[in-house]
Amino acid sequence: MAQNYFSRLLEGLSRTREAISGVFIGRQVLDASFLLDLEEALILSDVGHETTEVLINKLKQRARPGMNLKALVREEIAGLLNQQPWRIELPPDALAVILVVGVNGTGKTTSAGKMAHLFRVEGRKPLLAAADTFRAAAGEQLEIWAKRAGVDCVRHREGADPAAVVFDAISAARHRGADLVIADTAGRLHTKTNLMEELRKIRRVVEREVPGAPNETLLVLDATTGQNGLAQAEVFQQMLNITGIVLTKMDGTAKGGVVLAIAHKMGLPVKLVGVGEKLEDLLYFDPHAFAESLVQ
Ligand SMILES: Nc1nc2c(ncn2[C@@H]2O[C@H](COP(=O)(O)OP(=O)(O)O)[C@@H](O)[C@H]2O)c(=O)[nH]1
Ligand SMILES: [Mg+2]
Repeated sequence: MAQNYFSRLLEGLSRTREAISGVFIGRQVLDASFLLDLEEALILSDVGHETTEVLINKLKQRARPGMNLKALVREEIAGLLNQQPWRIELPPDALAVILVVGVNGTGKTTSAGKMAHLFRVEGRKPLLAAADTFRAAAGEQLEIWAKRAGVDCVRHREGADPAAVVFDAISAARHRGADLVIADTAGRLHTKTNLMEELRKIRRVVEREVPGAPNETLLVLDATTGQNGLAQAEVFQQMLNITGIVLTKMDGTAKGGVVLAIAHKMGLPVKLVGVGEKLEDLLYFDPHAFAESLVQ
């Protein structure tokens, strides 16, 4: 794991880490008092009661004299997170499509822009699709990100059909030799059309136009809302076959433990984490690096 990646993850998770790592200070034995303190810290960082209980029970079972406490806790945290496919795997030589969905203000547009940068640095040729046509400002905001990331952006007028935007973005990608369409979508709508219906329509267009796509349907959740994000995840997961989570605003919260609840309770892998407002502030998720960052 690159040092730069790890130090940025460490920094991004600093508030959650402070909440959890404090428990280990001066502790060598996994006794009842340690477990009680750890339990409290996990709950406070929004790991959630159920998932906390599972973790604590596993630790109790595995406790042996002379064990390295930090290593044990890291292992169990990574073990919980490892059970889902947390890697984003896109076909290397074909057009891929990523749909970015979620409620308003969670960080969809920002994350779509950062993703364009992340994948471009890796050698792909992304194109952004402004399928949030609810407000003109949303398209403008995405265009600004596209400029920053050095990628093209396809945008229609305010109120246009988002599925048509995505259709056009796919043809534009084919014409311009782009190999990844990242579609930003709305968190609410002008019309009475159900948001989920709208998103499913976009999905159908993608399925029809690009074999095997969408390759990822990523739900953006705001980490600062902690456990509330789980309710949002449930709604989107039921309607849309979510393949992973982008957890944003990890830099401003001690509630980063919600990653564990999302993975364990929802069976959804976190795939990317937002750790700031700049172009480079989106990092791949890695269970081992995450566990190590939390327990220092
Ligand atoms: N600190 C921080 N702010 C973020 C992050 N991601 C998004 N934001 C901010 O969250 C706000 C809402 O983001 P936006 O992308 O417009 O959300 P959308 O409504 O879901 O498209 C903006 O002010 C972003 O700068 C992050 O990872 N860290
Ligand atoms: Mg937006």
